[in-house]
Amino acid sequence: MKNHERQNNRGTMFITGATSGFGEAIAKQAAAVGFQLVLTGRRADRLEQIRDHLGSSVIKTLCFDVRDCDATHEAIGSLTDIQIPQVLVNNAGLAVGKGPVDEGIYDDWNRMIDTNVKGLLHVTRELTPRMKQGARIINIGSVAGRQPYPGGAVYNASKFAVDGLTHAMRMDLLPRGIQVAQVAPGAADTEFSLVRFKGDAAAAASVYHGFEPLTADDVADSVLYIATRPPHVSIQDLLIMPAAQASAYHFHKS
Ligand code: NDP
Ligand code: 8X3
Repeated sequence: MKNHERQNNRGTMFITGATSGFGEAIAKQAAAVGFQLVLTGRRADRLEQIRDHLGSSVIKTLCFDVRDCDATHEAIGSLTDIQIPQVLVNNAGLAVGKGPVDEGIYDDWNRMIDTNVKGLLHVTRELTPRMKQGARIINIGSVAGRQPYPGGAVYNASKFAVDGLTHAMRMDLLPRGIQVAQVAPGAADTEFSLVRFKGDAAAAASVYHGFEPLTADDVADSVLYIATRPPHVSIQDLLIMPAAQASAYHFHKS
């Protein structure tokens, strides 16, 4: 991010999945422009590393699994009023496995739906009653939530759900003056593919062969753009793709 001036008091940004990839990059860019941060994820060691790196910008870390509604309730219930966000970034999510639906693995399906859909709902349900007029929610969707692709059925369905929820949340929260946006990225080189392919580094790397994928910073830049618009401006939807990607399944590879 180059053009945003640092301000001393941008309020609090609450980021789910801040331990790697987009969430970590969003945290770093948000700290650089003056947000105070509440950072969440399951890996406590990563949260501590990021807190050490960002110093006093991090006002709270919360280590919990968004799939667990009781743990989410307890973690968010521990926040003081100042820690309730001006900007909530619903970013935590994952794909697990890739293959046809008639060979699907129930545990993979449950992990995706429980994290990407129910996890987003748990966090939103716990935070929104305490969020104030002028706050923003930014949901991380995906091009996979715009167009399905072979082998992606349940991940696709979970991200189509994020798209639908974004629209519905925007209408529900309109009377309270809370804006709801979606950032939907195409292929980005994070830990996403390593998680999807269950630690198979060669399979993960092959996803990005022959073209230049987005970086986590590219996506964070879009999130920060939305988060720093003037109060009367609501960016509702932002689809961001690598130059070599035309749709969920059209790539130009060398
Ligand atoms: P990463 O794997 O690098 O990051 C995923 C983050 O989600 C981690 O911080 C992880 O933290 C957190 N997370 C996963 N499951 C849970 C859970 N059950 N509870 C709490 N936190 C959880 O991937 P990305 O940064 O790429 O992914 C971020 C989001 O972007 C996801 O929603 C993904 O679907 C989406 N996306 C990714 C694209 C890509 O190509 N990379 C493109 C489009 C969208 P921890 O393991 O510590 O819990
Ligand atoms: C992640 C992008 O195309 O691998 O949401 O599904 S893709």
